[in-house]
Amino acid sequence: DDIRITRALLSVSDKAGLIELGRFLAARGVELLSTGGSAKALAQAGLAVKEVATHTGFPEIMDGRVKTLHPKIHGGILARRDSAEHRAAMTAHDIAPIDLVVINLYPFEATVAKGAAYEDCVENIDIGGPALIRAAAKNHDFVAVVTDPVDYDALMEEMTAKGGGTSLALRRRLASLAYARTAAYDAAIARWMQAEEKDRFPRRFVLGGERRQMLRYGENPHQQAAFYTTSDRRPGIATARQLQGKELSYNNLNDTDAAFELVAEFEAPAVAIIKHANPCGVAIGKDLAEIWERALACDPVSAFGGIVAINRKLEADLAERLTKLFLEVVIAPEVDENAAALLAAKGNLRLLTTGALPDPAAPGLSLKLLSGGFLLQDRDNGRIAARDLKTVTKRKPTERELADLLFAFRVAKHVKSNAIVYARNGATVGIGAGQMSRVDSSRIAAWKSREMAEAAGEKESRAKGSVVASDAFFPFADGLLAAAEAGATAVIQPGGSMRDEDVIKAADEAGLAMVFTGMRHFRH
Ligand code: 93A
Repeated sequence: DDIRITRALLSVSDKAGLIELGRFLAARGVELLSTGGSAKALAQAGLAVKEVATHTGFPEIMDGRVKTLHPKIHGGILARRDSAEHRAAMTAHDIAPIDLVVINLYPFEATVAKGAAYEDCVENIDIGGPALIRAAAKNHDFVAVVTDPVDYDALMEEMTAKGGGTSLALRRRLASLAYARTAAYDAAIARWMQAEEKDRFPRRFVLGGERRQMLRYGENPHQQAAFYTTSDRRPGIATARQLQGKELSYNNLNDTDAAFELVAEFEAPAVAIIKHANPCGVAIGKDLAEIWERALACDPVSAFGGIVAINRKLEADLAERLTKLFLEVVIAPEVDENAAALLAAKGNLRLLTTGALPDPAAPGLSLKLLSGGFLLQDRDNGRIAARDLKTVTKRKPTERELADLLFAFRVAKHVKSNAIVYARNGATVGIGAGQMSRVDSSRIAAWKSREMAEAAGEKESRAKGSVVASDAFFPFADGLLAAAEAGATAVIQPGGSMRDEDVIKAADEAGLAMVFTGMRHFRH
């Protein structure tokens, strides 16, 4: 099964590692064929290299659009070495075998990412490269194909071990990588064209991803898992740099994403603590260390082992406080030196920086797998501001209530439905998440605010004088009355229930101020 390599075709846009590989091959007597720029680079390094144009007797034409699309190249790759007929065709047409194809494609994805002009993107659609890759991968019984500089080492190692040959096992693995590469490449082209056509839900949806990391396990230890990134460069978990700590787990990644997206909602400095993808404390204010204390106070029991996100540079005063608690992950746009030094004492804590915050209003897609299919939707980039609110009760919210209402509703957007969020003075004081009935979420949030106040030795429930947000309308007055009973003075909810009248009447009778947003934020 081992095939000795006698002739290689090298045609790469990313020239990383090219010279080293070229030297290695040349030292083993492999003839090097190459295209314009790659040939030039190899020749400059002093290597003997034959231009594809010389090999085929046909020049590169049309600005390089046609350079390797020639029967002498494709015949040399596709011929079955064990077929008398194929060998006869090679002899008849003077086709030399090519046993190794090293290609990486025109940087289409990078060209689009840097916002290049339409024509520039089109010119960066590689045609000859994918044709070579697919041909070599198809004939993996005889030909090795390498599509990424990270695989040069594996190739060289095996050639060294096998006296200049490669095994079928390696060739198969490289072939599967090769088809994944051309598929992802075409997916990127299709996604770009669909975006140009403003076709968000195209008849054929494709998505490419690169494995960023194998994970120790999935949501549970009996599930295997890996983390993939797409070409979407939204700042956050996929672009983050890990400065210290243990390897991130599947659940860490999921929770950290939820945490960072939540703090990105706020213009003011904000802290969010996440457990099981739901916030157990969120606060905004002026000073991060002080904000942290209020976020933590919401539910210090649940915060144990939590994920913390902030939307400002992490500095020493907050870092110092973070070291007091067992936390899994801290994520921030930046970390200053002193803060990093303080957290370094917590060796296991994973510290991530992203350099930037994601734009909560940016368009994007969210995808959810179902059995046998998937659901695709716009990401929930809806954001409610004061001007969107409609007061429906006799009493209008006060300035202070209004600020808390907007805060609570933004938090509720990031809580699994049914979501009920109590907030006071820019901090959550009770969160009810993921219940099947809204009134249960209301009760849980109210109960939490009482329990946590009691545990902290406070005389009054924290819901007293708070506001309450609901991610969807109250279908009945009961949930609302539970909130009033707990001490909430103002309510924010989408409105739109058949029984809105009853609910408004109940609010008026309880002396509540209530505003409708006209926008729902289910999250499941
Ligand atoms: O323009 S192409 O689609 N036409 C071709 O025939 C062709 N053959 C190889 N692009 C083609 N390539 C690509 O050229 C390779 O995939 C590689 O990315 C690039 C290397 O060009 P150079 O060696 O001139 O830098």
